[in-house]
Amino acid sequence: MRVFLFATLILILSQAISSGYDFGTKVMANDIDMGKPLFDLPGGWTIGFWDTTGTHRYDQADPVYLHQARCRNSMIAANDVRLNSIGNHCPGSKVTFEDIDMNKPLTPLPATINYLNLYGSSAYDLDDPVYLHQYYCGANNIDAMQEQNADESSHKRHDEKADPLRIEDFEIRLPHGGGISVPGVRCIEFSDGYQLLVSDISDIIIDSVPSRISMCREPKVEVIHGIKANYYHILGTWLVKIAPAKKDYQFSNEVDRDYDSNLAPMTAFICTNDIRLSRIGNLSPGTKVVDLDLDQSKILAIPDLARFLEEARNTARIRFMDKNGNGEFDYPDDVYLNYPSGRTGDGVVVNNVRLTLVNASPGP
Ligand SMILES: [Ca+2]
Ligand SMILES: [Ca+2]
Ligand SMILES: [Ca+2]
Repeated sequence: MRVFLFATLILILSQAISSGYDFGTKVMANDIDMGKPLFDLPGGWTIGFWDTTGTHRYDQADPVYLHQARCRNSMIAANDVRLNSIGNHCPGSKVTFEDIDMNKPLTPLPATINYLNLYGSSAYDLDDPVYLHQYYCGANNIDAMQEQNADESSHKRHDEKADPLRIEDFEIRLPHGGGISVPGVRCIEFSDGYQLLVSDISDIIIDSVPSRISMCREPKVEVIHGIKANYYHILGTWLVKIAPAKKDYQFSNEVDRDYDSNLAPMTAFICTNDIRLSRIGNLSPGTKVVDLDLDQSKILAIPDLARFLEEARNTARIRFMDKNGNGEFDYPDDVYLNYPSGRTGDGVVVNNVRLTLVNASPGP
């Protein structure tokens, strides 16, 4: 009994000493960081991933970072915030000079932060979980729905659906031999096995599988969408066409502008490898959504709480608490999703999400 009491005392003491708030917890009215001032990061933030799998696309094993945009965009920098775990580094930890991921290449991941409306009103409530969502995953859904819509009702957007592809626009390219992995070069594969080298390595490939295009006359054409270009291929041939991406796929914040307003609320589905930024049930903040998870394919609420796009950046709601009071963002400082609120001069309010481990030691 005495041993039990002693162990309990140790536990209570250690909790008191290490008291703080975990990554992905939401601020409650009585929390000690409530009301503390928050600051904008000059230059804002971007989201990127380290392609640890070498696939040139974002996968489950690739760690994701909240990156200071003023730093060189292509490298993970000191004090960038990990949004999921890598090795023994937890979600919400900051990169330091000694860490394995320091100065590693960072690939931009266009993303938004959205909530899943599970509780209360349709507004953002305390129990509604929050996600980092891959922007172009939603855009794909819009596109697919738009295609479907056009199929079902031919009266709408018919001229846009009219096939812009002409066979004379295609050119012959020898298929990539495969087998040899060339650094800095990526290869996309169509369903007939034809492999095409993508010469613009800065393009981000959106589609994991090619989609079939219906042309008025045969032959069968597939397309793989990138952000910068669409890659068309006539199956069973060596014919390809590389066309600049449609405006929908550019870094536009008006993806749904031209679409039915009743389609617009359907535009953001939780996708595989989206990241939970707060807890939902027994699924922890900092975990990625994988197949068969209860939240996969649920519809996220829009508008976004924050956006991380190449242009039209609106990351003002990611703000930091200057714990050491030196007027700049550095290692001791904490990061918040400052929604609600998020205006200059505002502080931490209830329902803000902590994006770093927040130490409960007295701050400013
Ligand atoms: Ca990868
Ligand atoms: Ca709600
Ligand atoms: Ca500071």
